[in-house]
Amino acid sequence: MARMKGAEVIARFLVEEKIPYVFGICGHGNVGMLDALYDVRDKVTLVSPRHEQTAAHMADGYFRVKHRPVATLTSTGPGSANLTMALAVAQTDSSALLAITANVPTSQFNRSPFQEINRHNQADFPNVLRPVVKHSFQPSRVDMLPLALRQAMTTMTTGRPGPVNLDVPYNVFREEADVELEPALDAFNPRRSGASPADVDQAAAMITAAKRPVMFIGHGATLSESGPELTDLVHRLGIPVISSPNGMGCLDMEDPLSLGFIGRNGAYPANQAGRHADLVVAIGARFDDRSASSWLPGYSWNFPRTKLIHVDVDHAEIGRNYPPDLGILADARTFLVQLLAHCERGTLKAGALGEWHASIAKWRAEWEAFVRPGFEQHASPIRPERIVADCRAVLPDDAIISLDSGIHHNWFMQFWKARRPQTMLNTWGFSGMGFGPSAILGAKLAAPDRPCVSICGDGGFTMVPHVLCTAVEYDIPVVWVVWNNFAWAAIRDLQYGYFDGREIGTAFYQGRDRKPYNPDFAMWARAAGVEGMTVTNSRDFRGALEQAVRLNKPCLIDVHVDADIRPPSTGAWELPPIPYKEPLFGKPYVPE
Ligand SMILES: Cc1ncc(C[n+]2csc(CCOP(=O)(O)OP(=O)(O)O)c2C)c(N)n1
Ligand SMILES: [Mg+2]
Repeated sequence: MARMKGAEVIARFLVEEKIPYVFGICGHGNVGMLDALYDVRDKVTLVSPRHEQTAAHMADGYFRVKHRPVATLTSTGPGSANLTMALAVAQTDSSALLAITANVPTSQFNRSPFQEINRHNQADFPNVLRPVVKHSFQPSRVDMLPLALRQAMTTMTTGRPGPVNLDVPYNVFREEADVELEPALDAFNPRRSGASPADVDQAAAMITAAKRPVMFIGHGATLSESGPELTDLVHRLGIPVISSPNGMGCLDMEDPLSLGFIGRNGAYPANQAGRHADLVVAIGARFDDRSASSWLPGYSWNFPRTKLIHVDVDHAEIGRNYPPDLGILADARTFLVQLLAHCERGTLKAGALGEWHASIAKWRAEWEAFVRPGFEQHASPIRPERIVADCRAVLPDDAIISLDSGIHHNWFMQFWKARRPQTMLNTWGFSGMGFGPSAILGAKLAAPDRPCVSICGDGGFTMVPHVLCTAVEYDIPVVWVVWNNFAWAAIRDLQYGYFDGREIGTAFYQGRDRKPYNPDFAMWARAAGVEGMTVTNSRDFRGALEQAVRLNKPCLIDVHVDADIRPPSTGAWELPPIPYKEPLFGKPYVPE
């Protein structure tokens, strides 16, 4: 037991749990906590971005790269409210972070002091965050902190990871008590429960019997770090793999068995394989609307005609959209290890998949012939494909890219080839703009020796332009590639596709003659102390990116991209009551 102030308890806990960063913004509510961080500043670095949303995206990005959580620190009321969207991004993509929020002093609960939210309950801020965190703890005395901290740490990293809130009334930061820290369950994801032996036997039998099997892997496969086991298994069995964006790279996407993403913005071979398969083994993947062509039969999948084995650590995901023939509550890696043991024993074998592989090779060739011309054309403004191709050509396999929400993301989902896990950061579940340009800062702190590049829309970047300041203040050498199409193009395209081009509120214009408008991004970067370049011809992009990576300084490249070239749809996305559009390439298929 030692006599400690509440803030000291929290600071020591951060040190003991090896949480090296706190991303946060000051306020009168958290100065007590900041003072304790002063004492541990050689072990816990405080980084203060200019907006709380960016702080949480940075923590989210750090976790996705390193699979170790860090914390945010925000003040009472508005500062913490600014976290909400970013926590929703983390929650819906199963990313862990400890959001320490300050609240009004316990002695003032229900008096409506400055910044208290209390219409229904005193100091009710945790209720604001309730839907976007795994749990919210509100220790109201110093002696409640050790348990809350231990439980918070364990909650966010075990099972399906997610953000956790620790809401601390500010008297608790300053008050003292005799307390002892409680160590948290050590290491990320220590509980790796497997499937029951009977379920593994059944899965092995179903896979051995399948003639057209396919695997569908998602973030769960990444989070359980199952890349090597997945690769080993599919190589032994010859099973092709479809990846959701956050599962990309678990199997090297240059591998002949990698089919890419499925759904409207997926690759044609993936949709063909999905709808023609006789067995799908989904591991740590959810069949959300975007990876299931809005569940329209025959566009991406054909359940229940196709058999489904669905493996996940979260009960809620198994059978949410497609009732599986075999539902298994298990960690991805443990399950794959269990299947590998069956391979060793000879009870799981590669089937006769020759015809299946031949079909896939044919679909792949058709798709490549269709898309190749777009990759080969140089133009000004630039064809989108060229940016994807040149990013891949310039960046090493271990480079980390982050994407934001928008049409640029659709191009990367369709054509990016992630070579390693945890190298492609996507705001998939919530699609929150501002994630990509912010999260890349956290990613770089997690992987200081690897190039970190944010590819983001002009709209998304202007939501968080202050990331430039943070990169300079803390010397974080990331690159932003601003995909400049002078529009909220993903949404503008919906107006062209579904509303006869009645464009309103979806592009950026200036003056009476409505000239396309954007700030001069490169100049804006330079004003902040960041290197800035502008690229308008595709021939110049590659060299600019090479230079930006080589500089090893914060750098922004403003890239003028053709807004009128749209990614080819290969599945469907229905937005009721708007009817869906038929795929541009390929046709739905429903077996007899
Ligand atoms: C915070 C937030 N606001 C609004 C949206 C809706 N939204 C999705 S994509 C998009 C347009 C994105 O524009 P931009 O960043 O320029 O990317 P582009 O589509 O042009 O590549 C919008 C407004 C969102 N996903 N997140
Ligand atoms: Mg745009």
